[in-house]
Amino acid sequence: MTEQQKVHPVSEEFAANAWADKEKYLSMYQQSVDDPQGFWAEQAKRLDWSKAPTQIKHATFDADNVDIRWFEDGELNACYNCLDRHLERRGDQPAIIWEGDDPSDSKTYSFRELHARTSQLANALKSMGVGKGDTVTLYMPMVPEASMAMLACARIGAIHSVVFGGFSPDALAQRVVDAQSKVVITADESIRGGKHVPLKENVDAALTREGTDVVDKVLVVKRSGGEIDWHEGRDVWFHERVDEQSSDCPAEPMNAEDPLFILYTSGSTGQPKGLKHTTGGYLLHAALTHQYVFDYQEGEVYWCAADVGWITGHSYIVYGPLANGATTLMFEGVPSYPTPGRIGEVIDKHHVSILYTSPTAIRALMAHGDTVMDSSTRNSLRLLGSVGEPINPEAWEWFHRVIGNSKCPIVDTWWQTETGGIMIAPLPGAVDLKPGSATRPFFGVLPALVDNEGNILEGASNGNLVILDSWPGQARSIWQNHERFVQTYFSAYPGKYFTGDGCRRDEDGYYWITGRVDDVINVSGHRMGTAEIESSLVAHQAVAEAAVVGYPHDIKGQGIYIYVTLGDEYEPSDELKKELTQWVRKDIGPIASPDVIQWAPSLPKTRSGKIMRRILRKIAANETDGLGDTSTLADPSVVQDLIENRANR
Ligand code: 6R9
Repeated sequence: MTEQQKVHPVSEEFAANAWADKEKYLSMYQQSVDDPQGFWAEQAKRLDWSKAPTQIKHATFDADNVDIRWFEDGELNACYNCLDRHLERRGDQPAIIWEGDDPSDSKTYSFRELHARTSQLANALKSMGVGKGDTVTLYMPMVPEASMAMLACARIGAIHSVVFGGFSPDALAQRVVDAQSKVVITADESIRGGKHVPLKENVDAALTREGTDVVDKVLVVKRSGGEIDWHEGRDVWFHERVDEQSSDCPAEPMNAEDPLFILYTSGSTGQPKGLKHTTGGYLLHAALTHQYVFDYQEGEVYWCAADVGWITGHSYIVYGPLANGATTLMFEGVPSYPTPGRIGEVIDKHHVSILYTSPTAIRALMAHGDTVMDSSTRNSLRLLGSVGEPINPEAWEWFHRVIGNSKCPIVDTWWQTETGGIMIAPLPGAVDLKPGSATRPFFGVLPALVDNEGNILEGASNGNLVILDSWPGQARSIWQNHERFVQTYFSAYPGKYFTGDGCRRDEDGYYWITGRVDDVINVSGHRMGTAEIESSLVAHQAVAEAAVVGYPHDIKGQGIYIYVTLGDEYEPSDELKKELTQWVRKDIGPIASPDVIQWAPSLPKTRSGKIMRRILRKIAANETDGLGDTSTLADPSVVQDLIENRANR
């Protein structure tokens, strides 16, 4: 039997205590599809509404009128749902367990403490002129203040835009300007794997860029105590301003369709897109999936090892778990620091029941061999989860056997920044697992496969993954650019949401995501548009032309492979490679570091001048035998040169 055919059946013991067994999953799924209005009206009751919704779903994917609304006459506050409503029953229960980069550093906030501190911060934001509908940009380390800042915004109806701390000043500036944020919240430095990253210095640099004068105040958390420049009148210490506030701050009642946050993500073309998520539907989807997919049981410690700068951190470190009154662990560091066994040690230290991480992290641990987990027992673990990219069956089995002691189901969860929450994943008490498959759709999700002409494929098939109807957590638009939203997601296959992913469905109806079919690459679970990296490169004076593709990488899933054509007066050299690498890191951020640069005297193009990326991808992957049809190339000899000089051997 090949790894791909292995099945891990649901254990009866697990199913007996789970939120959903086979029967329940099937009946709830069927109801969600047959009667979405009734199903979601019922589910919405898990949230506390200041005005209960009577209008449930209103959505059309029609390309000339994409319009998505859920619970549109309902009113609620996301922060209230994550904190206030738990105070009576769970006031003293840990809400956030924070584990610092240094293993001797950890801290716990009960729901009561988190509520008080978040309310103070909300008042501090008000004192800086932030009100309902304003945007606030967060550029923060993985510290509890990051979650508080998100929740404090939600409390007063402000819209947060979290920018991952690994982005460069330019990338940050671009996002601040697009969102028009008056306030930026940051820290002096972040600390990861013992290294300090100068966040405040990056903010200072970002705020010298054009258009950033909209920023009025910068609120600075003291994390490392490292030295920073101070801009009198603009910069405000977090502890000074927040400490002096009252911890009484009423939660602003918001319409279900008021924006909760913007989150930027990369697409195949142009600038990053600010996906707009709204309050009611998003929170419901995050909470419901958190309960059912992770089978979260009262009192358990749950750990999502993502960064709050990504959608996974939004939905599954902050909103989903806290809305459910769960204890959510937040980890500042990196899995391999100070030793490769750290993940297991954190699990033992805090008695973690559920671990949600990425294939990249798993493969990096796996490279150390089975003994890497010898410093821990991980006996508290009950369930494992994976997200961000396809997980290869070998990594799945290793995760199951070594980290999970062969006793924990693994939920492989497929979803996107755009979907707000998990879309395809097994409910662990209900669905037999096949390593490498995200398995079956969540309640209310209608996946389908289409061919390139848009015809729906039936049965076992391979095609482009689309979703046929709306679900509550769906992004409503791209910030200030609805036209681009429609163009990006609803024009390729009119009437359907196009995910950008390729997918296979097997004879049992299981979904196997095969990866992006557009010009987006997924490096260590981080999404990047090849166009963004290309435009950064061509801005360098030596570069005449550049093409960027992904190639298979053992640990990262995909690596970044760059073909560069130099201007006439420049010569290839190792120094220049280093310089271009630094250039991209500085321009976009370390996550966009090129793995391989190949000098290309010219690039393969069609007669109409289009770069043939298909060919470049094959060369980068070392698959030069099956290059396919090259007859449309303007100059086929270009390809031979690239093959002979390929840099990835
Ligand atoms: C949540 C998140 C989305 C893209 C998505 C797909 C890939 C995510 C996956 C997966 C296979 C999984 N992806 N989860 N591919 N199996 N379980 O990662 O959001 O950063 O927007 O990335 O990631 O290609 O389209 P985001």
